[in-house]
Amino acid sequence: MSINVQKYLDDVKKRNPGEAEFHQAVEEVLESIAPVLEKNPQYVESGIVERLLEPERQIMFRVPWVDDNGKVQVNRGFRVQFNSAIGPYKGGLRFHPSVYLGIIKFLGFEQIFKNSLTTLPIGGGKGGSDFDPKGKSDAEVMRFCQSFMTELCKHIGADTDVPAGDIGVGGREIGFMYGQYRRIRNEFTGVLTGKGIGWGGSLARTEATGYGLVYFVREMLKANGKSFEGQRVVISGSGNVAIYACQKAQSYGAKVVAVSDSNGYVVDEDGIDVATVQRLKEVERARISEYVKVRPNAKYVAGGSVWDVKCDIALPCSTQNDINEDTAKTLVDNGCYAVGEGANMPCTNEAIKYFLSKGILVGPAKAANAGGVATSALEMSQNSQRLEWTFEEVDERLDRIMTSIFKACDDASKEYGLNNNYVAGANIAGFLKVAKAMLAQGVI
Ligand code: NDP
Ligand code: 2IT
Repeated sequence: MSINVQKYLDDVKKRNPGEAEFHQAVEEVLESIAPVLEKNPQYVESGIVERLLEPERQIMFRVPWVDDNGKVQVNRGFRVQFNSAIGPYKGGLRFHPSVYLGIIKFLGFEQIFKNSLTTLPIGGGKGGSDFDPKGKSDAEVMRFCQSFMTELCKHIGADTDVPAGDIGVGGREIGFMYGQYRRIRNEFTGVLTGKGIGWGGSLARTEATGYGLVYFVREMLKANGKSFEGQRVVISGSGNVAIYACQKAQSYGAKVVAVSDSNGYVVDEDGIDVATVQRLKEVERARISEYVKVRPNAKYVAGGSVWDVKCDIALPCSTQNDINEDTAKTLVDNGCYAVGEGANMPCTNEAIKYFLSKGILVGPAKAANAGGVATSALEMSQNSQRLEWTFEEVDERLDRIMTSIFKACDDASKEYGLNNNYVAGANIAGFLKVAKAMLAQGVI
């Protein structure tokens, strides 16, 4: 059977106009799974692909709130419940001015395959708002979160759909949203993950995405006769994922020389001081430019690209399409040989193709950043059991999960004769579990 990938893609573009990021995410997956569809015509005959490409449910709503000046503000809220074939919808909430339906759909689509790879029973979903928490007071953020949850709470539940954090949504926002959910629904259940310690949160969830990324890359390097020891690492972003990726990479003997935010980047040849970044970002909500005030040997570059800094290993941990083909060329020319995607879709499809054509090791987002959502699923397990596991217990499980995700990507890439193409391997392994479940459950 020959698979017409272009036909599927043309249909997606026609049915979802103007959603460039969603089209991009779909194109990458379709290209990878074409050989699987050729080998398994039952998936094509039962419309698995068409059904996967159409979210089960898309919710958009008004979020009105009152700012500190008494002025009414209106934002738009989203929750896309993409696929629940293997478990309740699970995925983060993003608060960023760039959020629109196309961003939430690309993230929700990716989440289906990522969650499948975790080995845990979670379906794919994503949500968020075009609200910008930057520059808002805590009281404004609270009023926004309460208004957002007043509507969202009608559509979620511990066995239905369990949101969590993403860009612009951390412990503070989860706290405000959880409080409002509990108040309206009059129940204390694990409806959100990333909760605080002492009220249902899991130890190691804060660290999980960054640590998990480094565990995955460690396995990828090991399989190719390499390790983090003594390597120069550059990380984009300086938020949740970037901070804990930096900490774990350093613990393996790497030297992280640069991190960034949306205003610029810092280069510290003595190695990034994680405690300073944590204080600036987690406590003071300051700009990364402040870093050089405490570390005078470091250099701040306003604007520009952190990828101009020479490195062996690149860990993009900020946002989508951070690395395009030109950036990829710069990285390769500067000697970079491995990329671990901490962010969702941080490399364009052209950048990925360029890296693979040059034999660069690429740890794809769906696999490499799955440690966050995997640990969220561990938080759900603890909530259901009404038990709390130790940090070490959660971290050990996370390490085992990331190791098994790497193996799944490696095995799938080998099975299809695509050695070392972990991008295709992740898509194939993630797809197969969901496709089998959908086939077994009939046309729904
Ligand atoms: P945070 O909000 O904690 O940090 C985001 C970081 O990325 C900040 O440094 C931010 O800079 C930077 N950034 C965001 N948008 C842009 C932009 N448009 N241009 C340049 N820099 C930008 O988010 P997280 O660390 O949680 O998320 C980072 C990435 O990891 C995202 O792609 C997210 O989807 C992904 N991810 C997160 C998981 C999690 O558990 N948190 C799990 C899996 C993936 P500034 O402050 O200046 O905006
Ligand atoms: O992209 C992601 O996997 C996340 N933002 C984490 C989702 C979650 O449910 O923990």
